Amino acid sequence: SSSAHRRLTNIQQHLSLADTNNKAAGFSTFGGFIKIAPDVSEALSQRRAVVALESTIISHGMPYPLNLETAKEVETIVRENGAVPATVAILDGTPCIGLSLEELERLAKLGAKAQKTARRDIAHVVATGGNGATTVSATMFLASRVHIPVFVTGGIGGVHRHGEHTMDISSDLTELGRTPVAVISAGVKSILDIPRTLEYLETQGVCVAAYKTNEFPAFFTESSGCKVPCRVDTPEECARLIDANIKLKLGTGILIAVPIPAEHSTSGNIIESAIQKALKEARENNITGNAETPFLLRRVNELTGGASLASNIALVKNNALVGAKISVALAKLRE
Ligand code: PSU
Ligand code: MN
Repeated sequence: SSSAHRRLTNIQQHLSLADTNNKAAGFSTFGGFIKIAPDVSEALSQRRAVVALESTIISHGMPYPLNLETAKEVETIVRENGAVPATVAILDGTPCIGLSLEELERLAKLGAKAQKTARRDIAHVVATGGNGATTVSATMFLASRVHIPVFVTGGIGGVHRHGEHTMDISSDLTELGRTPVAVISAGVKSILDIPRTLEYLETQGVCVAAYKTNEFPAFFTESSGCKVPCRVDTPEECARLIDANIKLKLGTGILIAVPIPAEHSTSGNIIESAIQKALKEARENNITGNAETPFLLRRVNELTGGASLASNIALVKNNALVGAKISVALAKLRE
C-alpha cells in the first residue's frame, strides 16, 4: 500500500537525519543510526522483495571458511529467486542491513571474536563501537525497524532442556511474541526441549506454521513428534498469512518451519547420542547462558564428524529458497 511506502520513506528520512545529526555532533558511529546497503534500500523503497538474514550462524554456527562460502551461497540463492538478501550485523557499532562482500568476509573471519548479539546486547555493542553478530532476536528487531517482513535462518533458539529449572529460554521466543516479522527456519534443534518451546510460543501468541507437513520439524530431522496448529503448502499461502498478520496489526511474529529435505537429514540416533554427550560436557564444564548454544552446536558438529554440519548447510540453503519465494509472493500481494 502507499501508506506502507510513506512509512518507509519516513523511516529512511528519519535515519538519514539521525546520521546527519550524529555527524554534526561529531559522533561518527555512536547514536541510533542504521546503515542500509544501497541495493536493499532501493528494493525497499520500490517495495520489491527483500529477505533478512542473521549473522550469528556465520560467526558462531560454522567454522571459517565454510561459513563465508555458505553465507555467499545463501545470498546467491535469495537473488536467483527474485529477492534482495540483507544480512544483518553490527560493524564498528553501526547496525548494518545488508553487507558488502568485504563486510561479509570480515565478519566470517572474526568468527567467535564477533560478539554474539541478542536483543539485550544491541545497545551495548552499538555504544561501545563493537562488532556484533546478530541472533534471531536481534535480527528480527533490526529487520522490523526498516520494515523487512521476511527473515531466513537455519534454526531458532528455544526452551533449553531443564529450562524449567534454569529458566534458560532464548530471547528469540519473546522476540517472536513482540515483533511482526516472519521467520523461516527448519524448526528447533533437539538440543532444546521442543514441546516446551512450542508451549512457550503459544503463550507468546506466536503463529507457528509448518511448511508442507503437519508436524513441527526438528532441524536435523523432518519430524519431532509434535503437531503444529497451522499448515501451509505454498509460498502464496505463507504470503497471505504474513499479509493478514500485518493488516491486523497483531504485532507478533510468525514462525514458518520448513523441514530439512529428506535426502539431507542426519539420522536421529546419531544426532541424539552426540547431543547427550555434548550436554553432559556442557554441564561438567559449567557452560551456561549465551555460551551454551554455540558450544552445543560446535560439539555436535565435531562428534558427528561433520555430518550435522553438512545437514545444517543444506537446510539453510533450502530455507533461503523457500523464504525468497515467500518474500516475492508477499511483495506481489502487497503491490
Ligand atoms: N540454533 C541453530 N543454529 C544457530 C543458532 C541457534 O541451530 O546458529 C543461533 C541463532 O543465532 C539463534 C541463537 O538466534 O543461536 C540462539 O541463541 P540462544 O540459545 O543463546 O538464545
Ligand atoms: Mn539462553
